[in-house]
This record gives sequence, C-alpha cells and structure tokens, in this order.
Amino acid sequence: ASMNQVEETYIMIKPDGVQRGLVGEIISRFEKKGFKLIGLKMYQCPQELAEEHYKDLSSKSFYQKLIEYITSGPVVCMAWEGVGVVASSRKLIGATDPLQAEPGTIRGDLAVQTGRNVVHGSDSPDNGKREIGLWFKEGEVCQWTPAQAPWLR
Ligand code: RTP
Repeated sequence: ASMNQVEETYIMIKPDGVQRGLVGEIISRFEKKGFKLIGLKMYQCPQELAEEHYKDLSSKSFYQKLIEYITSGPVVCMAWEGVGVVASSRKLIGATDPLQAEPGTIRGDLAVQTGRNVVHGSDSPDNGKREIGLWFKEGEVCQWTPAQAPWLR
C-alpha cells in the first residue's frame, strides 16, 4: 500500500561497515537507486540510544551482543527520502543473515555474519519516522529540491 507514497527511512552503516571502509560503497547504492539523501552524520552511539533503538529486541538472546556491536565504534546515520523507500531499501540491503542474502544486495555482496551485517534499515514507514527522530536532532535533516541544471547557464 505504501509503495507509491513518498516516505522516509533511517539507514545506518554499522561499526563494521565503517571500519571495513564500506561507507562510500553503501551510500552509492542508495544514491544510484535514485533516493534522496536528507540526513547524514557520523556518530558514536551511546548505550541508552542503542537500547532505545533496539528495545523491541530486548528479550532476544543476542540483545546484549547487539548493543555491544552497535556501540563498539562510530556508525554513519542516514535519512533517505523517496517513493517506497522503506521497502525498497530493505531489498537493497538484503536478508538479515548475509549468507541468505541474494548476490547484488549489500549484505549478499559485502557481509558474512548476521552479527556483523554492516547496515540497518527501518522496517516500516512509521519506524522510519520514529528512528529518524531518535537519531537526528532538530535541524539535522534537510529538505531540499534540486536546482534545474544552473551549471548549464
Ligand atoms: P536491521 O534492523 O539491522 O535492519 O536488521 P533486520 O531487521 O534485518 O533484523 P532484526 O531481526 O531486526 O535484528 C536486528 C539486528 O540484530 C542482529 N541480529 N543478531 N541471531 C543473531 O545473532 C542476530 N539476529 C539478529 C543483526 O545485526 C540484525 O540486523
């Protein structure tokens, strides 16, 4: 139902993606697809924010390890806008377990372990809004419209 709607999603390059030098590669995939980058920053995630972000997973056996992983080094926080961007980003990212992720997806091409799967993407438009609100401060997200080829005039 949401595929024709302009949406926002929160995409995050996890600490392994940063440390492996995959920041440019991952950003490129979203840019080339045609989505609009409206928020971008590098950030050392505090414990409390990691816990809030992953609160729905707090009963899982891997929760503690997940919090340690996400806070183990800086992440790259991004907000992306576009038609159907939430579901489409999940396709670009691929399955949670990188060994199950299709070749051509970010995880399928660039990762091996579920516990080091390089990137996060919101799973619904509501969570997209919620997570952008969680990770970005007022004024850090930019709404912009491209100029009409002024470099040709
Ligand atoms: P994400 O939120 O990062 O986009 O991941 P997802 O929806 O594909 O997966 P989810 O089930 O929400 O899990 C969130 C993150 O927790 C880590 N995880 N570890 N069995 C495990 O060790 C395990 N399962 C999940 C992954 O980093 C996953 O992306």
